[in-house]
Formats: sequence, C-alpha cells, structure tokens
Amino acid sequence: MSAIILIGAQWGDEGKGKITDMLGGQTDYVVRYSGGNNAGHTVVTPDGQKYALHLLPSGALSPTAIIVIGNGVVIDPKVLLAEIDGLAERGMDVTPRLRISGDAHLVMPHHRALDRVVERYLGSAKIGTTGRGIGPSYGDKVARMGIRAQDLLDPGILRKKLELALREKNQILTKVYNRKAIDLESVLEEYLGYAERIAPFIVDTRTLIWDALDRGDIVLFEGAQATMLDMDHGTYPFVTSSNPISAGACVGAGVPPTRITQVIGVTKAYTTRVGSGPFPTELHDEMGEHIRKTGGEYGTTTGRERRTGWFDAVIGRYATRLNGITDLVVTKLDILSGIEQVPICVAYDVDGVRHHDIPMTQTDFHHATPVYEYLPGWDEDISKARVFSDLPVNAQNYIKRIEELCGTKVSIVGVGPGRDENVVIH
Ligand code: 2SA
Ligand code: GDP
Ligand code: MG
Repeated sequence: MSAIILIGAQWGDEGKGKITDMLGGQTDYVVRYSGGNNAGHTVVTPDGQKYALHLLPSGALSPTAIIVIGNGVVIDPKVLLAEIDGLAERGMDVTPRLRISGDAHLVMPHHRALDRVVERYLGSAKIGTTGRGIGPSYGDKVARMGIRAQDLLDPGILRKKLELALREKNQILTKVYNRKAIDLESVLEEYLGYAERIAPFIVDTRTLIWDALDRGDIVLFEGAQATMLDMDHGTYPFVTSSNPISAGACVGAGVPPTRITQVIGVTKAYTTRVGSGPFPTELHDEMGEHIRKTGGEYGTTTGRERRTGWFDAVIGRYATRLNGITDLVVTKLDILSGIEQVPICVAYDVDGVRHHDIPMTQTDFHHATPVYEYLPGWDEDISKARVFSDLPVNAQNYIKRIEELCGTKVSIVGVGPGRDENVVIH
C-alpha cells in the first residue's frame, strides 16, 4: 500500500507537474487536493509535446491512472471542460478515468469578478492573485455560502444557493465596487449546461480512495501551489487561500494521516515567486534576468514574469520539517550551469540578529537579508546526465549541500523539462 503526497517546497512552479507525470506510469490514482485553475503545471512528454494542466491532475497524461479531483479543490467548470476538450483534441480522452468529488466547491462568475475588483481595491497592497476567483470561492466555502459540485445535480438547490449568494454578492459588486450586478438566470443557465457534462464524473471520492488503498493500489496526492503559499504556514497575506502543504492532502482528499507512506517535496535548484510578498533571496540584477530567461520563468497560467533568486535553505529546511518530506526532488539544476559561484542562503540577518529558521513575525521576514555560502559552479551542459556520477563534481557537491542543509535525502535531480530528463539517485 502506498499513499504518496507530492508538494511544492517553495513558492510554486517547482516542476511538480513534471514529477507527477513522471511517476504517473507507476501510480493507479493521481489526486488533486487543493487549489483550482490558479495552478499551472507544465508537462513535456517524451515525444516533445508540451501540455499545461490547470485543474486536471498531471497524472492525466499517464494513460492508465485514474485521475481524481478531491473535495479540497475549487472547480471552475468552464475551465475544466475546456481542459478536457483540449486534451481530447490532442487525441487524449480522459473522461473514462476522471472522478470528481461532489464536495468540491465551484468557482462562480461572482468569484472571478470579486477577485479582480478586490485586487484593484487593495492597490499597492495587492496580493498579485491569478485573478481566477480562487480566494473568493474558498471565502464562501468557509463562510458556508459556497456552491458545490453536487449542487449541479439538483437544479432546485442550485437556484436557491445561487439566489442567496448573488443577493449578497450583487450588493457588494454594485454598492461597494460600483460594478454591474450579475444576472441570476444567465448564470443558472450556464451552470446547468455544465452540469449535464460534469454530472457523470461526480462520485464519492473519499470511499474511492479508501478502497484503492485497501486493495494495495498506489495513490499519489498531487499538490498545487506550495508550502510558502500555504494559508496558515506561508507568507500570509501573500498566500493562496488553501492549504497546499502535505497535511492539506488529508483534509482535501479525506485520506487519514496514518495511511501516508511517503512525502515528496519538489524544489527548484534556485527560487522563484509570482505575485507580491517577501522573498529574501530575490535578485534584482542581470543574474536574476539571466535565470528568468534561461529557466523560462513565466507563469504557466497568466504568463506573468516570475521573480527569481538563489536557493534558500532556510525555506528548504522549513518545508522539510513542515511537510515531513521523505524525498526531495531538486529540479532545474541545468539552469545553473555556467555560473562561476552559486550562492545558497543558509540563514537570515534581521536587524543584526542571525536567524536559522523563518522569523516568527512577517515584519521580521520582510526585513530578512540572506546570509550566503558560496559554492563553486560548473560549466558543463548537464542535460544528458542520468546517474549521479554523470554530474560534474561541483554540481554533485551543490546537491549534497542542499541535502545537508534541508535535512532530507535528494532522490531525483531534474536536468531538463522532459519526463526522462532526470538524475535518479534513490
Ligand atoms: P490566487 O490566485 O488567489 O491563488 O493567488 C494568491 C497567491 O498565490 C500565488 N499563486 C501561484 N504562484 C505560483 N504559481 C501558480 N500557478 C501559476 C503558474 C501562476 C501563473 O503555474 O505559473 O501563471 O501566474 C500560482 N497560483 C497562485 C499567486 O501568484 C499569489 O501570490
Ligand atoms: P509546477 O506548477 O510546479 O507544476 O511547475 P510549472 O509547470 O508551473 O513550472 C515548471 C517549469 O519548469 C515548466 O516549464 C517545466 O517544463 C520546467 N521544468 C521542470 N523540471 C525541469 C528541469 O529539471 N529542467 C528544466 N530546464 N526545466 C524543468
Ligand atoms: Mg505552476
């Protein structure tokens, strides 16, 4: 029996999609447990085809894996159906393998509208959201005003819930933000149209997962976003509105903690972040631009430039301890080739005080300046490396130092975007 959780150890876009896809061939179920179509997971298959997945688990590209959207996900049905159709146009019909939790909440037009107007209202304090309505949808879930996938199966309930939601949301949109009201009947018609197509996928995913684990199947819980974007443990308020950490899988899929057998943390060999918020090792110079260009660091969902910086081992260690990472995957090591000395942040200096852990307050974290250790770099193109000894010694030492500082073993090193472009260590 294997229940594996795969999470992002930084601020997202660590290459989780690629690793999930790579493991997909060995897994029976791939389950998304948090986030929505704010996520963007890029997968490059061995024939060189590139796919960007937003709501479907990245296991969608493995022809046999059952793909599950758990209760912790928020679903924009229009985006989901477009994604299903997009894959079908490319010759991949995922519908026989797709299961959706009836308890997953929906992203509604008023959520998208509110996401945009609230960001504008916040001005310079904005979060830098993806504008996909994710925060407002989770907000309604917590406020017990949400609309769930199962409500699509009961048009009477759907109307009632939408009426209630719009009565409040239209007041806010028109009176507070001076926007147009959203028309109940047209939303209802639109969503009842989606209902027809989505209804066959809606099942009790909890029981499905428990049965799979009881049979001894391998179930992979695929995180979206990442540790430092976690609502409770990230850089609040500059976070997403869910719990992407490993514990989030238990809540967002209904799997008990006692059944988890492995936690894979995915980290880049450097750091990136999209949106606002503190980022101690951020580079504002030509090197930052070099990493952005070489690493193709632009949002998979929004196309936004990602902020770039050096590897931060304080965060690496935090992510290891918080998620219980048993295996670390370090992606994009290939991007660091040709840099003479590669800095790793080993601690922070906050107003003259050294911190080996993340400072307790956000105020201190905003003032944290990195303390660097400098490791000799390597010039070689490493994209053809497949075993550890194929890597230049300095690259090996870089990985070993990450391992030491984070306090967990590195099992895979990514050396290119392709499914097979990896150094497998353990
Ligand atoms: P939201 O939309 O409410 O979840 O935004 C809140 C914060 O969470 C960040 N966030 C992300 N950060 C990295 N990658 C994400 N997915 C896309 C990608 C992002 C894109 O794969 O590139 O295309 O821009 C993602 N989703 C949410 C977001 O930047 C806010 O800081
Ligand atoms: P995710 O959100 O964690 O799934 O990551 P994204 O797909 O948003 O961003 C990661 C990007 O890095 C994608 O374009 C991947 O194709 C690419 N990628 C993943 N691993 C590697 C790697 O080891 N080397 C290189 N060069 N690119 C990689
Ligand atoms: Mg991404």
